[in-house]
Amino acid sequence: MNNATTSCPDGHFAVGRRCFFIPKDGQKSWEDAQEACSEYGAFLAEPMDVNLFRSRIGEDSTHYGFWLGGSDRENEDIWKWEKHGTMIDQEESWYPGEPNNYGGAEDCLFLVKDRDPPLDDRPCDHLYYYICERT
Ligand SMILES: [Ca+2]
Ligand SMILES: [Ca+2]
Repeated sequence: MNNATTSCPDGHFAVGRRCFFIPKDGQKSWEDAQEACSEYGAFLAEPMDVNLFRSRIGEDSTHYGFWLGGSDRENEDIWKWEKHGTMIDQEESWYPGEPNNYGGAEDCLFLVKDRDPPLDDRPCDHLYYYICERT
């Protein structure tokens, strides 16, 4: 394959060779979002280049932000992707001052679409829209 970009099924957007989609079934907690993606034969998005990923969501959605598939639930301040393990090279993707573990209760990875850089930690039981990634 010579193209840097994969072609994705309808309703998906591509980042590099990976395909992502935004389910239209409302807002969910982080764990419920993981489960919903899995029911779609996918997983909660784990983009390698979060800043590029943010730019691709673009006009596809007017939502404020989305759950992504990372958390520090196991060890505070150790951020891991649920599927791909330790989050590496994401230091440039956090919004200034984040992750702040606000109130001692923010362990799940959230992307604020209109912030650059976009990552924030949020309480896992809050309800937000989410983005799934095709396996
Ligand atoms: Ca935390
Ligand atoms: Ca935070």
